[in-house]
Amino acid sequence: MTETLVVGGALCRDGRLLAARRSAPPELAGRWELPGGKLEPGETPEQALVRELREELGVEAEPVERIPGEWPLKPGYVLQVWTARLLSGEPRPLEDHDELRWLGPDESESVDWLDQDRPAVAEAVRRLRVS
Ligand code: 9L3
Ligand code: MG
Repeated sequence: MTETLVVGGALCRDGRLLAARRSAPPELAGRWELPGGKLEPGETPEQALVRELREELGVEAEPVERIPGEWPLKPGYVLQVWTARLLSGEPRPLEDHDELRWLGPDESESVDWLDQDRPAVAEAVRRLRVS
């Protein structure tokens, strides 16, 4: 069985990381994540991330660097994460989220992240601190 890749974006601006609260499905609603989603056929991970951030947040963004690692999700799905920067637009919760927050390094533990996102969030925050 080949695994379906889910890509997440650690969008950073002015030393803060964007967190998005899921509104669906019911078992994930209320938990916070790095926005993103599944690859569509023929897409590279970077193309999928650009599309997902456009659809979910209404912004144009650019993947910067892959955060090393790969995190299993539900059976058959695996998460990879890229840091990303905004090129244009102000993020809005257009699809699958009901709230967005820009978190500074010391606020990153203030939301209830999905378990699978936590290692990548920790690494993104570490990079914010040194940048
Ligand atoms: N997921 C986990 N962490 C993330 C993302 C973007 C997604 N940062 C999980 C939630 C869903 C699955 O991956 O179970 C597919 O995500 P989506 O297409 O519903 O966003
Ligand atoms: Mg999504």
